[in-house]
Amino acid sequence: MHIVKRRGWEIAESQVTAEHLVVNRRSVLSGAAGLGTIGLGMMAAGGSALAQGASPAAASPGAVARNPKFEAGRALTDEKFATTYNNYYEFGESKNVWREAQKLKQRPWAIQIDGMVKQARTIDIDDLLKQVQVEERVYRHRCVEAWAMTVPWMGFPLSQLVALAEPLSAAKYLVFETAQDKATMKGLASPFYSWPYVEGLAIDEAMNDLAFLSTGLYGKPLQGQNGGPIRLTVPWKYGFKGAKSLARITFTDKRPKTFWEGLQSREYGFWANVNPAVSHPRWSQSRERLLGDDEMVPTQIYNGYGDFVAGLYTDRKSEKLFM
Ligand SMILES: Nc1nc2c(c(=O)[nH]1)N[C@H]1C(S)=C(S)[C@@H](COP(=O)(O)O)O[C@H]1N2
Ligand SMILES: [Mo]
Repeated sequence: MHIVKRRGWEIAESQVTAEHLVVNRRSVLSGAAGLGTIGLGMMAAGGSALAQGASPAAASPGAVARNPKFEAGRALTDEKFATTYNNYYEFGESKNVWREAQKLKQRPWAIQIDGMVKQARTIDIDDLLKQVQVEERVYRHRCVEAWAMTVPWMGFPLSQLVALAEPLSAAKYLVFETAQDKATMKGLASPFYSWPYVEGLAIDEAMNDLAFLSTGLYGKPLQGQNGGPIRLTVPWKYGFKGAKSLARITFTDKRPKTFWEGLQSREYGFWANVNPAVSHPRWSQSRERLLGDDEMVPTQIYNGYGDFVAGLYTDRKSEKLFM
């Protein structure tokens, strides 16, 4: 296919839809069909004062404080782009799934915590939120398709959940599983994919300061399209690692086969750390397109978070760390 030869920033808006063009040509078609409605969607979503960069703490008293440790280094993406241009294959293969994804019922919501833990259990999201310290962090997000955004997440460090889970010392990995709601997630009917969406982290990655469970965005509860009520956010890795709408977190001593790895292991690996020097078979990763003004900017190793995470990989040099 001719598209295969293009580099990331040359791919037309209508074609960047597919994480996996080679596997599934239908993505190209659905992406093209969706394009016409993206603009409308953005208008319907409207803007907000928070999207302009005002901190929620300033906007509404009692809101959570922004952690100053994580500097964005570039302007916040306008909220309307982050909430109307999404990847969420359970709801379809186009970027324009936000209306459908908003139908996901977020309460009641339970998260199963199991595997190699002291005591397996199911915890209600609101009970969980009472046991953690919620804060706001502005993170850069980098999709492997070479688009990027900069957004304020609300949530809590993943290490706090690990502490609550009390993993056994033999546990080496965390497995994250997305909910499967057949009533709203039309994509689950597609035979191309093996659901549920599964992602994973090594336990030392999960304990890293940057690893975050997001429950809000722009000072509001996380909407379905962004992975509400709770999603993984690991900004030094490509966006597909950030599994949405989590239903289950399992501790294990075996590295899981992730959703995209299972589909196309040549293109998507377990570690998936951002690196401008390691091209994806179909996309150069040297630059990225900022949602909003479509400005092209250079991509940074570990998405610019090397000071936090590079040490995780010094003893893993023999692994495919960047794909
Ligand atoms: N369950 C699930 N999680 C997912 C995806 C998905 O299709 N399903 N897409 C991933 C990809 S490729 C990206 S780039 C981010 C996009 O998150 P956003 O839509 O909030 O920007 O979600 C990730 N998490
Ligand atoms: Mo992505």
